[in-house]
Amino acid sequence: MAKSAHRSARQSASGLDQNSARGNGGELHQIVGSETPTLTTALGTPVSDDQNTLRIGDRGPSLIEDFHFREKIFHFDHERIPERVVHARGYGAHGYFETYESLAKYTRADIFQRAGEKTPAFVRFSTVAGNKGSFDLARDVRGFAVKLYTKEGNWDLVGNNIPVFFIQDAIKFPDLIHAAKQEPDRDFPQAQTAHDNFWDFISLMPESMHMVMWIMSDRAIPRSFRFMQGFGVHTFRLVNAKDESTFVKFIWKPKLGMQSVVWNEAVKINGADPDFHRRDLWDAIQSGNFPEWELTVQLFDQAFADSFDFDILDATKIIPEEVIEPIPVGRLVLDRMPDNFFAETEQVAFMTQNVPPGIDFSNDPLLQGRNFSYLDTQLKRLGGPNFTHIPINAPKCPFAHFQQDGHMAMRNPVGRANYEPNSWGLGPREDPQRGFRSFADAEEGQKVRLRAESFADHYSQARQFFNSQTPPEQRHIAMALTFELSKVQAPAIRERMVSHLLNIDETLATTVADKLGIRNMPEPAEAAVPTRDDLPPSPALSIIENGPDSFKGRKVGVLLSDGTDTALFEALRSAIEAEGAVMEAVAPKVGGVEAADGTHIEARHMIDGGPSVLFDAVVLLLSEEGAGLLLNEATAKDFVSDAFAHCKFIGFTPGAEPLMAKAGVAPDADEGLTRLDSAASAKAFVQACRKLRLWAREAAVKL
Ligand code: HDE
Repeated sequence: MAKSAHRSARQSASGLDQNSARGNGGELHQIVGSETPTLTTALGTPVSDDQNTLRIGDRGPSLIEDFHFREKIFHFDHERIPERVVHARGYGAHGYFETYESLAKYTRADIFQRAGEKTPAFVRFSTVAGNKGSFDLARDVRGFAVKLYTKEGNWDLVGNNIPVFFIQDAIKFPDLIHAAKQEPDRDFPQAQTAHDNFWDFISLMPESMHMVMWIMSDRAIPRSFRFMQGFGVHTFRLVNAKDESTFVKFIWKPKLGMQSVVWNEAVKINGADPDFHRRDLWDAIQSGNFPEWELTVQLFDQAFADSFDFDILDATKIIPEEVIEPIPVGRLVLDRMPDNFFAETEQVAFMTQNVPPGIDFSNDPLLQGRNFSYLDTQLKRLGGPNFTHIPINAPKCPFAHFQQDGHMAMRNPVGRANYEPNSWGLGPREDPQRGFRSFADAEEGQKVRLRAESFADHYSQARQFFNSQTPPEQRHIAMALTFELSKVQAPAIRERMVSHLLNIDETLATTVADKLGIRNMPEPAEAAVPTRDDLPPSPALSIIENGPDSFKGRKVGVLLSDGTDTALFEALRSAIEAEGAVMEAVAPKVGGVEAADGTHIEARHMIDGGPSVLFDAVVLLLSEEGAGLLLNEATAKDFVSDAFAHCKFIGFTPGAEPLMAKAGVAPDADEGLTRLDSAASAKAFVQACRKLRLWAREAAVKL
């Protein structure tokens, strides 16, 4: 009896075979075949029974002698490591960086010496405040950390999708993060800044106002990792073979253009698919649509630094692209998902101090502090000093040193010499020519704890950012501030924030104050230096003004019913695919629908699981009868009304009109609605989608 139970359990438990387990969703194989490897313990002892613990009789006590059981449970008990204290939730991918032209004039970094050179890369995107299991569409900064395995050591460009930071000095980082994350007594709210502690700290920290404009903008709710920019934030140095230095700021620009969602949509995406950004990256890479970014550099010298309006060491400031044009120097392509999330994405250790010869730091006090923090945090997180032995962190170039021993040492150094110099003629020696040399900047001064006067202007660039946004984007900033501050219970904190906004833009301040119901407008916050209003708007700062004018890489959700028109469905599919976009069918049942001509069309989602917030545009490809059956379905009505409210382009068949009426959407409400009756109309619809959103509708739907 016990024996046969054991056998059937073995068969079903084996589940996926090795190939399908590796192949990310290949065919299912239920049978244990002759190729199936034998299960062993960690030390290679073959296991005879993985279904039952060793016990006395079939109903007796378990035996401590069962080393297989003990080893299995022990290892399981230790599976977790501490999550990152910030940027805990992240998602990574492998790829490569390709250098366009030699930059030898500016840097001796090996990665920039040869045109066409390809350097392996690993990138991890992340949110900052939420825990590892939080949702993807939090309003938050996104980490954009790039590890480049160059021939002269790993270069980690640990950036964000926002080019400025909240604070000017690293010593404030623990305070900032404590204030942003869950409040310590109650351990909520999760993954959101909409709470008293965050805005209390921020409103006491005027230097954060420029960053506040960015995080309240649509940049903080990106549609996809694939559609966001990345920034090194700090000023770094490039150093050439003659030891001459050029200042540099690094900017990654997505080839597919920028795109964000709207807040109402973000909230719903978090419910519908908390892994929205992960799934998006996974789907794109698995289907061969490899996302790409161009690395651009803003280069400048000391003379520019001395004459620029702001201090180039101040990480709360940008250098507008209109002032120094970013020059493309290479492209980053992500073309492979990790084999294993934990081994690679979780164990990857980014460190700002990982720079190869030819790239160097500036005195930015934030960067200097980071250079301490990242090594320290990896020690805690990964448990010992040998985390560079983990494959994802190990360099891919030759390396040789005398570091030894420690927890989990993975290499077997051979020979007698473990020091240098030695008389055995063994082991590596330093190389003054090839080796990393810090730029020999002349420094002198008193030992002080002082913030430079040149860091004192906290509002001018915040104002410039706001003035550079299109009207819909400005409206979103006002709405985001209103939403966040409405969650703040202490009126004094709300008012303090409004007093800062008065220094940025009076209309913004009064709009927010009005929407919060603040009756007596506070005085503007005291500014250390007068706020400038002569900084010209920088169009490069707007997402909408820098849209892709293509629908490539985007996704259309097509709502189907029985009786749908197969020819139109196919016409739509080819128009969407010709654009480089993706179509997914949504239907009342996931099994699919029977089209008018009897064809069976498979669905990817059931309506409840495929709301329109998951798509960039939608089509209602319904027969009249099919639409009739959906009239009282809340999810079907939401599908339509949400798509409309989120300013999406909507294609529809005449049969869909009763459902649209129920959802409060008039078929001729605006030019974002396209009636579909032919292949030509399907094409026209896809062309209209290139604008991504019909922002003109926003005034009517009041997002
Ligand atoms: Fe980080 N940051 N940070 N940060 N940061 C970490 O390192 C820190 C800052 C950024 O995907 C931690 O490995 C300090 C700016 C990214 O693994 C930690 C300061 C920027 C990631 C740390 C900053 C970043 C981190 C936590 C103030 C944009 C995720 C886990 C001086 C340029 C990397 C870890 C990944 C992670 C410290 C500010 C980007 C604690 C002290 C500015 C993308 O070391």
